[in-house]
Parts: sequence; C-alpha cells; structure tokens
Amino acid sequence: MGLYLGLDSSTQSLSALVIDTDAGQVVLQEAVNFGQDLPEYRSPHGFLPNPDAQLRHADPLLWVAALELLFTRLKAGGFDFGAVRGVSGSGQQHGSVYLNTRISDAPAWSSATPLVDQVRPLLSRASSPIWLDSSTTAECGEIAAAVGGDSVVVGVTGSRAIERFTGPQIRKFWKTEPEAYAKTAEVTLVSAFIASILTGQSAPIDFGDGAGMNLLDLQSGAWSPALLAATAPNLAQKLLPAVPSATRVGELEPYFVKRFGFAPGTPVIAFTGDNPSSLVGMGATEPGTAVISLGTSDTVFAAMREPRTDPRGYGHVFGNPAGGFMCLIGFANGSLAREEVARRVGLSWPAFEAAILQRTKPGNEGNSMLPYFFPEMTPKLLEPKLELEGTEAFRAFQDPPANARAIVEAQALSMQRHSDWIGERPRSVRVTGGASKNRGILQVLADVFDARIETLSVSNSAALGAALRAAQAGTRLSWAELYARFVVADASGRVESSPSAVVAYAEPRAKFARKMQALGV
Ligand code: XUL
Repeated sequence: MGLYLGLDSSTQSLSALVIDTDAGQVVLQEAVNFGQDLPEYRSPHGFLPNPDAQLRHADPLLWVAALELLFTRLKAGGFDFGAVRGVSGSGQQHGSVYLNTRISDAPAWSSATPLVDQVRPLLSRASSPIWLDSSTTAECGEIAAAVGGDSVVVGVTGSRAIERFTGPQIRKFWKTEPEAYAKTAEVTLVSAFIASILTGQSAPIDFGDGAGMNLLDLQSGAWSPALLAATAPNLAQKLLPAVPSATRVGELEPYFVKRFGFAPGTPVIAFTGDNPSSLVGMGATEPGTAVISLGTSDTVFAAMREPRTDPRGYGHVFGNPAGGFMCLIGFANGSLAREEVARRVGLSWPAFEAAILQRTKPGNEGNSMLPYFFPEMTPKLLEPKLELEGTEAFRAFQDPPANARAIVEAQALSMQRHSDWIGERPRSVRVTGGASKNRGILQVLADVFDARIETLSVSNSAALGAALRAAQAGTRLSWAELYARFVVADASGRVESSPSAVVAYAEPRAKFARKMQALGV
C-alpha cells in the first residue's frame, strides 16, 4: 500500500490527511483544534489574546503539542503509521519561530519526555508573530527605504514590505529585543519548524513559503543580500538556504518511530505555506486554472509561468510547489461585506442567491458599487469606501436584488482587475470556501472571468496538497495522474459563462477601472 500523510498547521488547528495512492482514495482525515483540544495554551483562536488588535502572537509550543496529540489520537484510533511511505505538510504563512540552538545541534528527541519539554529550552523567543499581526508598519517603511523603495522590494521579493510578512517581523524583534535576537541561532517559519521537529534536523524553508518573508530573491531563489541587510544584522547566519518544495529534507526522527510506529527512514518532504499547498490540493499548479477562495476574506491564487509582479503593489508572488511561481491576492471585504449587504437589505442567504440568479441581469442595469465596507488590502484602503451609483432605491439599500448583485459583481470585477498583472487568462476557476455553494456568485464569477467555474469535493486543500506532494516525491505518479485520482470536480458545482453576459460586463469593467483610477489605486 502506498499511504502518504499530509499535515496542515493552520491558525486554529492542525489537520492530518492520508491518501492511498493505490486505491486512489483519501483514507483518513483528523484534526486537533488548538482552542478546544489544548485549552492549557490559552489560545481559543490559535493565538495569544492581546488587547492590542495589531499584536498577534502564538505560542510555538502549541504547534508541537498539537503534533503530539494528533499522532497520539491517530494511534489510539488504530491507524497504522508503519504503512506511511512519506510525509509532507504546510503551515500558516509568514509566522516565525526563533531558536537559540539549531535543531540539528540539539540533542536527539528522547522518547521518555514529551516533545514540548524538549523544544521549550531551544526557543530564543517565547512567542511567534503570526500572519494576523499588523504591528510592523514602521519596520516596513524602514526596510523599503533602505533598499530604494517599495518598487525595489516588489521587484526582488514579489511583494512590497507587508506588516505580516516575516522580514518586517524579524526587524521588529531585533529592534525591541536585541539581546534575544543576538542569541537566536535560527529563524524559521511555522512550516519548516514542524518539518524540523519531525526530522530532528533544521529543515530548510522552501521557495513556496520563503517568498512570503520579504527576503527571498525570486529570480535566484537565494536570500537577497540587500533585503537581509535592510532587515536585521547577521540575518544570513540565522537562515538556511531556501530549497525547492520537492526537496527531501530528512527522515522521521526515531522518536516518531518508537512512539507512534512509523517505519524507520520514512522520508519527509519540505513543508510549504498553506496557500502554495492549496494550489496543489486544488489541482491548480498549471497556469490556466485559477483558484478563488471565498471566506471571511476572499483570495485569488493561480500558477504563473513567469515571476511577474503586481505593478500596483497589492498582489504577492510565492513559489509554486510544482515549480515556477504563483500569485496570491487577498481581499479583506469578502464574506463580511456580502453578509453586510444581506443584513442591510434583509435577504436570507437563499434569497440572496435567487436575487442574483432570477431577479437581476448581468450588469445590474447600471447599478454598481465600490464594495469596501471595511478597510481593504487590495486595493489598499485604510478607511472603508462605500459608493453606490444607480437608482435612488438602490443607493438607499432599498432594492434588495440589485444590491445583492452589485456587491457580488463589484467583488468579481475587483478580483479580475487585481489579478490582471499575472498575464494569464484563466480558462477555469476553481472556487472553494463557504460561499462557493451560492450559484449566483458562481454565475457572476463565470461571466466576469469568462471561464468555467468548478467546485471540488475536497474541503481541506492544504492538507490534501501536502499529502499529494509527499506522494509525488515518493511514487512515479505525475501531477496529472495524482490530480485525476484525488482532485475531483463536483459535477453539480460546474457553471459555464454565458456569451451574452460576458459582453454585458464590458461596460461595468471599464467603469470599475475608472473608479479605481479616480481613487488612485
Ligand atoms: C497569506 C496569508 C494567509 C495565511 C493563512 O499571505 O497571510 O493566507 O497563510 O494561514
């Protein structure tokens, strides 16, 4: 049997997903919820509560405890770890872990002591800033200024200096705790940290997640000397060289063999970021298929042939785990904005769907909106920016069908405009996340993008992507063969574009572009 284990350490949980490549089936899914299952870490949402909304840190030992608990549960449930032929994983992006000793230089894990107690003395910083932290605006400015401006940071690393990205967070650590920074032998990411725990070796950061640090030179795949120097002193010595995502970074430490019954020598493939891993789990590693995730915030991501960068500076470029690059563009006004419209006009979610499909037409008879109920990251708006143009009733939120269609059209037009720089027109768009059940939204996306919309049966695409990456490294199966077995389109979730609707969006698209230009974004 060919079993491959994928792990995903997200903000709120650690999931495991096991695939059987012979049977072509997902054979196991299990998760540990940080808040519920590990209450002693006092992190109900996966991070340490802090009254300052900009400060979001997590206890890195929580991730280690979750790993131990997850494996303990799987073993208690009768799972045969000995049948696993390879392991890979993913982690929430950008979050960083600071070690006073490289894991490679630490003693081998002792099976007599819980892992957390062995890892605790290795930390040079008790908490890890995570992607929800936005406290580094000053450091972003300093880094950009030191290298010649944001356009230089974008050109080298694929993103402008961003608060949640690791480089600005490292700089803040150096500025606020210089002694602890000086004692730090290694800075790593959540993804590579977990791979290091599993292998008992310092696992290198991969190109997928490494590109989310504002430190990696996309062209060379090496840490940029200019960005390292602009970030913090001696940083080069604290980072291992970044590696392609398919790199075998080691084998499971004997601890895992003894405690859980893994086969000795089980290979571990580099861990990556959750978004690059989802690109694999959604079967979208070839250009031409984009992914839209509709959640609290919305995300568009897609493979790219070339390492192009967003000239407007909102999008990000990460490594594609299958080789090459991917873009990721995040929109803060996702479900929260859709729900706000539904609330204002008193539409239930099914009525919201029916309003789009049955009671309004593509283009919305000229009723349009700028959909920023909350501050936005793409385009960058520090204040909400809500503007309605159209009939009086529409402008007063008294035309529920038109108001429902308007938010969805505006969001789709924004996603299209702000992903136009990747230079690939997607033929198909795979939509995931809670709102992907809404056929009205799917139809608008199909018509605005002039693409076939597909939904997939898998829900945990990051963990599936991790299992597929482990399988790809461990078998002779190609990506296409793996996708044919494991990335199954949900036949009922397929939506085609309508030629007349595609034409109807020419004018709204131009109008949306004019509005963006008027805002200077
Ligand atoms: C991406 C990002 C988030 C995290 C979530 O830039 O910050 O998607 O990866 O886990």
